[in-house]
Amino acid sequence: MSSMRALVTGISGQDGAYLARFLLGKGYEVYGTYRRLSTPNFWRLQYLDIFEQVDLIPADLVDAASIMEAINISEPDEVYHLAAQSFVGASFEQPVGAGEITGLGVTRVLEAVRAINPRIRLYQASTSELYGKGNSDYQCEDTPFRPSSPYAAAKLYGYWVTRIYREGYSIFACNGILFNHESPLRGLEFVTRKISNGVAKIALGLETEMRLGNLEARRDWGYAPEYVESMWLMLQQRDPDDYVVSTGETHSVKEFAQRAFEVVGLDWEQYTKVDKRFLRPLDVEHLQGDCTKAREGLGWSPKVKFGELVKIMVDEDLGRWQRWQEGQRFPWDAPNYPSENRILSRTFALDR
Ligand code: NAP
Ligand code: G4F
Repeated sequence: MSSMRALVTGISGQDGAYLARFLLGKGYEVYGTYRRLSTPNFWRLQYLDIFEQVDLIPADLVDAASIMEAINISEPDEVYHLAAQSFVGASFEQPVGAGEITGLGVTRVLEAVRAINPRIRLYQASTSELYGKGNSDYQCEDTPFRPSSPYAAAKLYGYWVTRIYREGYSIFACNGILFNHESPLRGLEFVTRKISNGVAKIALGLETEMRLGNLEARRDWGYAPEYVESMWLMLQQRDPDDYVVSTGETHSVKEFAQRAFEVVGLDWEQYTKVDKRFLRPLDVEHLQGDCTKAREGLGWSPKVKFGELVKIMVDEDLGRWQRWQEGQRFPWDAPNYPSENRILSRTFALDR
């Protein structure tokens, strides 16, 4: 029997890399789209030691022809549409780009599926950001959406267009409404990895302080390697549907920082400063998911919870910086990333 074929858009991202590893483990032939940047960005695939096992196809979400080409070349049974401009903060700086890439990009992928092979099963990376500001205590599939950023508005469009292609063209298309999921492969702009990397550097004397924005925001943080499994499970069901994927716990950014400093035996308050440059024009204050449907329908449940997640991330960043100081060289993002304090953006400065 020939093996299943999957196309992962955004294979160079956190979820793309973990999903590729998961699908390879299941015996899939894995193809991934990536952007032709002036400097290639494959460190996650190299870090997981799977770079040689996936086939790469250049494609950009603003270019419909390149997406058609990716589907034509890979002839997939399943498409996992993960590519997006995924940093909420950046969507305030580049709101039109958010709509083009994160919103309309979904339609370009769906159109390519419809035109080339409507039997392809498609996963759309929807998000808990759809619920937005001022929502209910727990959020499930029926909770109303109130997007609070250009990113979330674009994702809301992606959510609905996915349902429209499912109902209108009978395409097996699912929305995974995934709550925040983190890992040592998380991008450095996101608060969890910013903290784990910052704490590691402070513990080793490479930095003296950490600057953060809204410490009161609460998130339902899970572990990314577990979350990618739920994507695959959605596409193995008899019928397409939408599912919330979450841990059911919520913690503040402050708690995350506190716990991360505890891992290295330091007091978070001595090193953490609030910097209004990292406050957003609008922020989501509370996310906490109810994943009963995924638990019962997919048999999926989270195992790694908050305390363990923080420790995994801090330990990994600490180990990386220690190895780096000893002269070891390996694929990794942090040494090349400038301090965020060097980035100028009016969006975040409130002195306007
Ligand atoms: P990520 O690490 O930021 O990865 C995003 C991927 O999209 C990267 O491979 C990136 O390529 C690619 N990309 C960006 N713009 C593109 C464009 N114009 N054309 C083609 N590719 C483009 O994000 P992630 O955390 O893995 O998240 C995966 C998906 O799940 C995203 O859609 C995100 O919005 C969604 N999501 C994430 C979470 C979470 O907590 N992680 C929760 C809910 C939903 P480069 O490497 O070239 O930048
Ligand atoms: O880590 P964040 O940037 O993630 P955010 O905005 O929740 O978005 C992530 O999760 C979504 C799922 O809910 C995904 F759809 C999305 O693609 C992305 O993966 O920020 C988390 C919270 C925010 O309230 C932010 O204001 O942390 C707060 N925060 C406080 N200080 C900070 C900082 N966020 C960042 N990035 N940097 C700070 O210094």
